[in-house]
Amino acid sequence: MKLVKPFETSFGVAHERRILLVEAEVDGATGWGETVAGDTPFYAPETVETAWHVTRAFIWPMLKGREFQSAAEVWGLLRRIRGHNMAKGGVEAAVWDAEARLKGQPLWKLLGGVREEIPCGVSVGIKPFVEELITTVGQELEAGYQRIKIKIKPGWDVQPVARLREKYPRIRLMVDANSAYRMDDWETLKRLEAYYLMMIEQPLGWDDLYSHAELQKKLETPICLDECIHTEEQARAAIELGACRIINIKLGRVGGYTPARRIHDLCQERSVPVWCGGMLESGIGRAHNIALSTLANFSLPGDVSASRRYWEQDVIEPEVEVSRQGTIRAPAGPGIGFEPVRERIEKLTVNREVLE
Ligand code: OSB
Ligand code: MG
Repeated sequence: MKLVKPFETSFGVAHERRILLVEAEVDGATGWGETVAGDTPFYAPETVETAWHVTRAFIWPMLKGREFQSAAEVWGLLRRIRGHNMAKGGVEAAVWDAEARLKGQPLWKLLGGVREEIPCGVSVGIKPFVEELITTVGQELEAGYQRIKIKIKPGWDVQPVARLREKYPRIRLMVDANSAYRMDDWETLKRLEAYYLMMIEQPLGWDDLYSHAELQKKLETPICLDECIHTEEQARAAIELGACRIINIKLGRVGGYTPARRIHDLCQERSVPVWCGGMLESGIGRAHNIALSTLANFSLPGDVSASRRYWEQDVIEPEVEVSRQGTIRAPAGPGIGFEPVRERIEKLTVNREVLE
C-alpha cells in the first residue's frame, strides 16, 4: 500500500508499506490480524520475510488442529518460539478477532476494555524544512488531534522543537528519536527540556535499558520506551531500573494481546501510564490498536489516528475516522468492528499462502 505521503524517521523513509495480513479460521469463523514487521530490520529485528517464514514453519504447526478454549491461550502455545513477536502478534490478534466474532461481541469488550472513546495523537515525520513541519502540525491540530509527536534525529531536534513551541505554546508536544542518540548526546537532549515536552521517546539504543536509566537520572522530562520493551520482563526491568516513566505498547512488538495486557496491568500497578503506538498499519492493524487502547491504563493519547492520514483508500469499512475532539469511538460491531474489504485486499495482494 502506497502511503499518501512519505514518512521519515531517524532510521529511514517509508514511501509504501508491504503488509502481511493473517486470516485465521477458527471453528468456522474468520478473524483478521496484521503482522507489523517492516521491510527492513531497522526499527526491530523482524522483517516481512522473517515473519512469513516463522508463521508458516513454526507458528502454524503449533496451532494447526489444536484445541483451545480462548485466544488467551495462543501466546502460551507458542512459547517455545523465542522472539519473533510480530509474527506471533499477527496470528494471535487474528484468533482474538475470530473468537470475538464467534461470541458476537466487540473485541474491545472481550479484552476487558472500558473506554468508549480513545484519545488520539499523531506522529509527524522528519521534514526537509521547519516551515513544512509547522504547516503539517497546524493541519493536525486543526483536525482535532490532542497530542503532537515529532520524530527527531541529530541535526533535527532542538531547532524544530523550539520553533514549534514558539508557534504553539500550549499544545501537548513530545519527541521520538527511534534510538538515534548516544549517551554522549545527553546535553542536546537536556536542551529539549526548555520546551516542556510530555516525554522523550526512545532516545538511546534499541535494547539498552541501562543507558536509559542513566539518562533518566539526568532529565526531568519523562523518558518513554518503545523499542526496548519487547517483553513483560523488559517492561518490569525498565520500571524497576528507572529507565522510563511511560511505556508505549505496540501489539506486534510485544507479541499480541496476552503480553500487551500483562504489560498494561504491570504498568497500572506501578502507576506508569501507557499509550498505544502505531506502525503505519492498514485498517486491520489500526482496528486492533483501537481495541487495545480501550484498556483502562491507556490514559495518554497514542499514535492511533485516521485512515486518511496514511491511505488513499483503506482496506476496511468503514475507514477509521477521528472526531473533531480528536477521539476515535470504539466500534459496536463484533470482532475488530470494522469489515475487511476482500476485493480491495485481493487487488493489493502480491503473495499469498494458504496453510492447512
Ligand atoms: O517509533 O513509533 C514509532 C512508525 C514506524 C515505526 C516506528 C514508529 C512509527 C511511528 C508512526 O511513529 C506511528 C503511526 O502513525 O502509525
Ligand atoms: Mg516510537
